[in-house]
Amino acid sequence: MRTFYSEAHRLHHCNAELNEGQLMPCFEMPSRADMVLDRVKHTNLGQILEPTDFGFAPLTRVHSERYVEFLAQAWERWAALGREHDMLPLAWPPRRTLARCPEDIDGQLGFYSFDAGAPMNAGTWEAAYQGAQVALSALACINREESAAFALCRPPGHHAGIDYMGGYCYLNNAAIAAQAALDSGASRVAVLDVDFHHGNGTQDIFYQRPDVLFTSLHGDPRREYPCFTGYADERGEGAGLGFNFNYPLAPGSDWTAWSQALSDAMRVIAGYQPDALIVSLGVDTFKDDPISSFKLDSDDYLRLGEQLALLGLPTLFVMEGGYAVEEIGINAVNVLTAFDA
Ligand code: Q9C
Ligand code: ZN
Repeated sequence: MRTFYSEAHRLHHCNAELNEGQLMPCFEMPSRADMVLDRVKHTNLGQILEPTDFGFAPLTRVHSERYVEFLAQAWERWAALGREHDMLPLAWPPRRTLARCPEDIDGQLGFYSFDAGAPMNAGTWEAAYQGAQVALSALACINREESAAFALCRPPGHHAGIDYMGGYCYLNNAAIAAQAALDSGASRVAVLDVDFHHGNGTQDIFYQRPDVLFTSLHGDPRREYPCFTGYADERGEGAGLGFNFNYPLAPGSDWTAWSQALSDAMRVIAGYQPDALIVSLGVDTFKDDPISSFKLDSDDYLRLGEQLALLGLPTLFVMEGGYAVEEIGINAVNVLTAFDA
């Protein structure tokens, strides 16, 4: 299958993130994408292509206009205050607070985020924008001539909601692609999120809609980030009721436990009869991932690819998390090579 990739991801490189009470070097680093690209080349997965620019319009089909505008202008406003270090939010509205948008950059950083897990530098916006174009370009290639494609997006996207960033994510690449698929003629799109963390942003975006089915396998929110969503009883709302499926799993889950949830999610997806499948492909389910607690090994990703191929759907793979940098390429590309076989 074809891989879409942009060197612009490199523009996003921040110094530190807050983890377990300490500032530490960002786990989400440029070498992640380099390792995956190297593996795509090494395995001869297929052509590697630059994205086409589809502009802002597809972004604001899922994100609010004021949020996208905020992201696009944030660094300029920050730098105008003489600040040269990474941007990070500091305060969020607690319960029972009216959500009024403040005017200054510090207040707005809190307003447009849900955690301090998405630092921004001078190049973050450009990297995130090009990442979304990578997802859109990969989707467009499926529409035309191919049955599957790989969007090697960085930064990742599945924690970004309608109007907030967080968890290393700014623009929700998978959600933007899902909406673009609908806008180009699909009636129903299924998203399968296999990243270790719940795809809270994607869930948020489609929670009240029946035209995108969201399914996610992830660490149980009682103990795992993003802490507040991902429970099995979150089933969707209004017209979206019955189109959201969460599979929270215990720490230490290995292929045996994990693949049982996968089978159930795949049964739900097949029953939905979607026109396309979008896989939020995080490989932080790996046993040696530094911030996660599942126990998949590298060969298990081959089995995941084999399983997904059985659905027989046009499939877009969108890169999400995975922080065992040495193995991220092997693990991610194992899914793709086995899917293609
Ligand atoms: N001790 C993605 O995988 N920090 N984002 C968790 C755990 C944030 C993960 C801390 C993790 C964000 C796309
Ligand atoms: Zn993750």
